[in-house]
Amino acid sequence: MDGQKQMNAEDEYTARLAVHRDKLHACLYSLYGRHADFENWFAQLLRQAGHRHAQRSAALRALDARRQAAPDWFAHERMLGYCAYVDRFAGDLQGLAQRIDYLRELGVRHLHLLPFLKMRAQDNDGGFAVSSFEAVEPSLGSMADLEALTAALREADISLCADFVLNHVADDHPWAQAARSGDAQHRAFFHLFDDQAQCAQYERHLNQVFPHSAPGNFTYVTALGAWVWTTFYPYQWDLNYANPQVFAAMADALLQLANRGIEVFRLDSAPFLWKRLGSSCQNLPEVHVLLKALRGLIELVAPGCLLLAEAIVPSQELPPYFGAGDECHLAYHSSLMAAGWAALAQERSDILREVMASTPTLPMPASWLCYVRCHDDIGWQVLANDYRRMGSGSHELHAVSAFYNGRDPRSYAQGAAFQSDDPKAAHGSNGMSASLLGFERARDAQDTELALRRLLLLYGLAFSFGGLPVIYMGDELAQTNDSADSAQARAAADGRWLQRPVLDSTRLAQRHDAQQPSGRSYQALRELIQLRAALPELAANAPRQLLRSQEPALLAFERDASLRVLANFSSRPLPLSSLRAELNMPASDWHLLWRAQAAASDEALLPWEMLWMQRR
Ligand code: OTU
Repeated sequence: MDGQKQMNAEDEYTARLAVHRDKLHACLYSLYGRHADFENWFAQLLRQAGHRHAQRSAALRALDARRQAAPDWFAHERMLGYCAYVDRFAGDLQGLAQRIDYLRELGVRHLHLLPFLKMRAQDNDGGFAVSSFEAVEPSLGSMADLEALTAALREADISLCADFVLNHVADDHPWAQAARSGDAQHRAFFHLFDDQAQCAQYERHLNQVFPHSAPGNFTYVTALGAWVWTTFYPYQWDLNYANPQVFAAMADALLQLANRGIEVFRLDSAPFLWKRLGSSCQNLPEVHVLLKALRGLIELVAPGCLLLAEAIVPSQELPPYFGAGDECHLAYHSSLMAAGWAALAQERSDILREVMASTPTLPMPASWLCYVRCHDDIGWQVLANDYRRMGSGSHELHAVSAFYNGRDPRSYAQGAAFQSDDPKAAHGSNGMSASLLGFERARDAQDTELALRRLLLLYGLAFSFGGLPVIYMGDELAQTNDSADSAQARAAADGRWLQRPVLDSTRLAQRHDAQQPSGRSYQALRELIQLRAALPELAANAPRQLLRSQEPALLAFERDASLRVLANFSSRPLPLSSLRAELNMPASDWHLLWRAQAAASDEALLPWEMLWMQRR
């Protein structure tokens, strides 16, 4: 549309429909075509989408146009994410607006706020039990606050990312309430079974996500007179996407939120959307048809928005979530995240090399979401195949898990095991990065220095791998585990609360004080963020190549033939001159751009140190 006057809204919609209608029809026909009234349903879906498009504000339509003119905007080296709970970071949505300057100072361009829509009263899985897609959680603010916030963030060049919890709703969502009161139309929104034997048949092939705090995948609800599918907590009722009404209702919820100014949708628990007896009911092909249809509707109504797949599966299983560039724009690289921690625990980089070597190439424009910690546990199981390919067994996973979960006396980590349904499996790990990296247990300045190097090692990897790196709130200040009594009580039921503290205002105030661990961490990370933002070699779609080395603790890779990352995952110093020789990096060709330990001697790559080198 360059150079031309912006089309009027109606023409714009008609033009987009001409491009996307047939594909959308084909997708949805493959799922719902057997319904007699499919064509009417589809026509109604398009009318509804047209209506949402007509409601989209001029400001958001202008944003759509800008994004369409630069479709790889989110792969840029300047892109940096931050992830936080609204209440823990800023009290409420209005308080959040007051934190924008802080986010700008850090260099943030993408803000993932954990669930803030109206949530179930009482237990709600940190807001992942949504009671309404059309209202904000009252203790956090109102829809007007949300719109004011998205406008302010847009002004500051920060995209708001929100969870779109599409696998389930809370048991007090109006759909669940209607089902409970016997409404047949809404009963059909859920997977209900009269007979427990039917559940047992499915159960044979299913995993359990919360085997201790929420065992099993089905819950008997007296008011329903039936068993309801509940993959997660018993109060989170899985939606039945075999019902076209569910798809239409959820698609409309998504488009309405897009019109509030949300730019990125984190598609929570995406693998679980479709069920088939005899399967694990994860990652089924129909899931991708559903996601492609959602993408099609986004292209029609809000093409500036992005879809982020939250599928915590090995990276080799993620390409289907990107489709041929017609599904999600982003996906979590949880293999990379877990492998970084595993390499640290083992003081060997082979698992990381394996994960990097087997990371699939993505259709453009698309990008990995690179992270170090998040609000969930670190699941080690995602690495099982990688270790298997390396010829080693599950003992490796166990060793890593023990290292972080307080069962290895040599460990500096202060973490805790997450629940697992298999007592013999390697349990996931909970804990804030700083606690897992040794800040909490540090006895002296030297220990803290080493912990800081480890923090820079893992974040340095996330910043240089090639993706959208996301900082988990508090990590930039080396904030440790939540030790409040209330947190302890919550963590007893669900250990993930260990890594969900309230932002420490003392640390925040000390962030420019180089005498404090928080200040040292903040300054070092910020320096690295600023450096990265000026290096096009680190854009998500610039080529990446692993470098071979005989040194088991070394990870070395190159970006765009001109930037090299060298990282020492061990507690031993590595002689730099021999590494330079091995990697063919004479000082005449490669100069030091950044190293974690300023003013260190250039004879050694220090324990846990990372270097960035650039070709002269
Ligand atoms: C997601 O997580 C969220 O990130 C969790 O916070 C929620 O509890 C959950 O969905 C339910 O809404 O299944 O697809 O091991 O990694 O629950 C990934 C724990 C998920 C999480 C897992 C997860």
